[in-house]
Amino acid sequence: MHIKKRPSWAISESEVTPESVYLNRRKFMSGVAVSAAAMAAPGLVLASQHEKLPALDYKKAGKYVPDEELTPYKDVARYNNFYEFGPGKEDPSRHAGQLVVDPWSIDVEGECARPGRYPLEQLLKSHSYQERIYRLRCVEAWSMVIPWVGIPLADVLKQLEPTSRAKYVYFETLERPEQMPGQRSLFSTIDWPYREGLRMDEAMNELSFLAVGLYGRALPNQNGAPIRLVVPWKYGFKSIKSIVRIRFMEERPKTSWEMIAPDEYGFYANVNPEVDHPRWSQKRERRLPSGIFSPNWRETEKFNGYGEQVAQLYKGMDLAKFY
Ligand SMILES: Nc1nc2c(c(=O)[nH]1)N[C@H]1C(S)=C(S)[C@@H](COP(=O)(O)O)O[C@H]1N2
Ligand SMILES: [Mo]
Repeated sequence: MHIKKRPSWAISESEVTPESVYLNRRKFMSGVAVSAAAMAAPGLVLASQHEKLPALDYKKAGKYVPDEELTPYKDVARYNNFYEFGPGKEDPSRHAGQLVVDPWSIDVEGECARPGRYPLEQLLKSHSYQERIYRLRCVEAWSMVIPWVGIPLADVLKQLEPTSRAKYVYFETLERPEQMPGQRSLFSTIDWPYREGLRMDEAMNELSFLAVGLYGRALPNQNGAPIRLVVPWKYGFKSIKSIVRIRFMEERPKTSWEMIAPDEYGFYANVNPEVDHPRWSQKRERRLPSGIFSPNWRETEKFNGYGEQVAQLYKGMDLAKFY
């Protein structure tokens, strides 16, 4: 594992422009005059990308709908963390198009009655899709409101029949350096593949969700196609993208950001304005779209506003210790 003192994702956008983005912008703007159309291009490119993605059939969100504006598609699909495609916020939308997401299969392992390699269609076929409009709160103190399409994680896990020894469930992202330039980088902080996990009762909670789409269509690759986790009461890094492995475990698994900096990123990673990150406050967040002149700050809520559904999972636990 490569260790850097300061994980690159911890540096806020306002502090630095990732060098690659900066250099690309320079190249883009040099020579020719930059027309208004060219400046608008990323938004147009994303809109046409969205139209080309397969439309999904789903039941409209009826529950957990926050009384807040949705983050526009062009921000959801352009401002991303997906280190497999690079550390910059726009690296994923620029590079993830090359990822081949069909066919896709998921290996199911460990403490369950139905292990095996499942083609994605087979894993999903007995479930109907629903919409869930959730807040996503990144540990870097920005947030979005996203209309996901998918199925409750519990429904998929139950069908795999975990045994009584399964206390945790562990997930891995695809490792395919030929199509994931961030995995070829010598400067990566992450020991691939990207790993995440939940306690079994967290995984079975009604809010835990497997998303296959957003804004009514299949997931854009940069958002974790073809299937990713969404755990809305935890910091965004728990919501692992492009999942290829599910393992039921008796012991708590090692997870990527905890492996990199255990004093900064815990296994639980519940959104909590009362427990600051060692290097910055978690009391507030920038709701995207956010600019220098309208940062759109708002107060961060405990459990990201989902305490009613999840607070009982942590009864009697010191959340400053189990961060
Ligand atoms: N495999 C993988 N999953 C990942 C990440 C990543 O770098 N690799 N980044 C995480 C982080 S830090 C966040 S905030 C969310 C961002 O999801 P979004 O880009 O769809 O908004 O994805 C999470 N899932
Ligand atoms: Mo994040």
